Amino acid sequence: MPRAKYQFPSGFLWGTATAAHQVEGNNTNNNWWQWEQTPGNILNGDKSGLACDWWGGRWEEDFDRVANTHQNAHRFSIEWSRIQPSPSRWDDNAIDVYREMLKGLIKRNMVPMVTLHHFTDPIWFNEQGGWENEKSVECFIKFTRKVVKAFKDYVHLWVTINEPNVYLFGGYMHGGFPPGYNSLVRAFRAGVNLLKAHAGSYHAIHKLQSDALVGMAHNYRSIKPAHNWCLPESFLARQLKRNFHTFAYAAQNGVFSLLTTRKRVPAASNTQDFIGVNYYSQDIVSFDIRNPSTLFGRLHYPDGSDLSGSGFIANVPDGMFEALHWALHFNRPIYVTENGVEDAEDKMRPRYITQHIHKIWRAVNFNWPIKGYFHWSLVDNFEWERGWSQRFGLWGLDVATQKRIRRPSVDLYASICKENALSSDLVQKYAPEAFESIFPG
Ligand code: IFM
Repeated sequence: MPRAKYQFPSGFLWGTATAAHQVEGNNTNNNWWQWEQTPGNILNGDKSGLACDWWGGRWEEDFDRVANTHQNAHRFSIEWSRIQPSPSRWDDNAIDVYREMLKGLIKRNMVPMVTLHHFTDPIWFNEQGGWENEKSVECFIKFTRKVVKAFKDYVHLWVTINEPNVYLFGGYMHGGFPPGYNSLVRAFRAGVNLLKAHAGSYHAIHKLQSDALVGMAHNYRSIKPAHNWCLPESFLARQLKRNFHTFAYAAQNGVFSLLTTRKRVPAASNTQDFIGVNYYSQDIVSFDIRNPSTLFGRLHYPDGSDLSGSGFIANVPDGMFEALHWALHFNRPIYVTENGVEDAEDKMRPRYITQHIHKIWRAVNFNWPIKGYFHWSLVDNFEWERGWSQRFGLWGLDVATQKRIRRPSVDLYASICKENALSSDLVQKYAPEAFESIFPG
């Protein structure tokens, strides 16, 4: 058995990522809480409820967990509806809680990465027309200013908007997210405003904090044609990729484009100091005459895929390498802002982690500027329209008792973070079935 160690550069950030609504609990003032109250919106009628009870103070014990397992960074989000519960009111108590959390990370020698928008909007904001209303842009910039003024002494890495593509698709085109629309016209309008809000937020942060690093977290899907020789499939794969990743291009060239519609947003040009990549899986597109509404394309996972429990994620580590290669073209530092798998049994997670980190290491070895990795997630949390049915945590969560359950992947990831490396011994111990793919020979 070959013995080796794939070493990462010193200063590499190793952490986990979370989002306010998914972990805090009792986020009663945002649109997701409202959405959860309507039967049929969330699988099994689940509700976020207490979530992981961070707002009740359990962030402290979870921050201890990450610090004690050698992570040196944490990505979390600030809930807009807490900081600004109504258009004319800022909540100083909420600001104090987030300040304590940030101090809590710094005290534990962890680098914070803070997301300003992670899928949720205040209810009052939606009542004003949400992202379709042009005023949304100024509202978000105001919120940004408030947050940055309050926390700039503690935070250097900012993510303006998490997965704007998923948010737009879910909320305005597919309808599975609030506000539940299925309209290209609405999606385009909201998309332009999201981009303007990102741009405004980017400039506002830099005005208040000149050395801040600001980016977005892009959900990257690797989309391949089922048959390379099939021109319609190749064309579709290219189109889907271009459209799905539209925000990343727009934040570089200042043009928002969706299908055949375009809008110039000059303020958005060059508004990413780093590229955040959220990579989970790969799709294959097949030509299918029965699907005219999706331009005769059908998305599915590669044949014979290594699938997660509910079939939500196919383990395709090559897609991570592809995602990083895509990110490289923006000529900026890169952070893997999310990557992980739902796996309550922790059977697949160890190989998923090791195989994906191996691909990141390969990219690092080409000298690509990859600065950190944030695993999704620290502890099982509320998975949006899939409720509690999917478990992404290194730690499991008993939702009823709030008890955390240490999965084997905790120790695997802790060793990687501690050694700043992926070693053959570790892979042999935790994911022997992945050994040959990582250490061939
Ligand atoms: O839980 C989500 C997260 O909020 C955004 N990216 C994907 C994760 C897993 O579904």
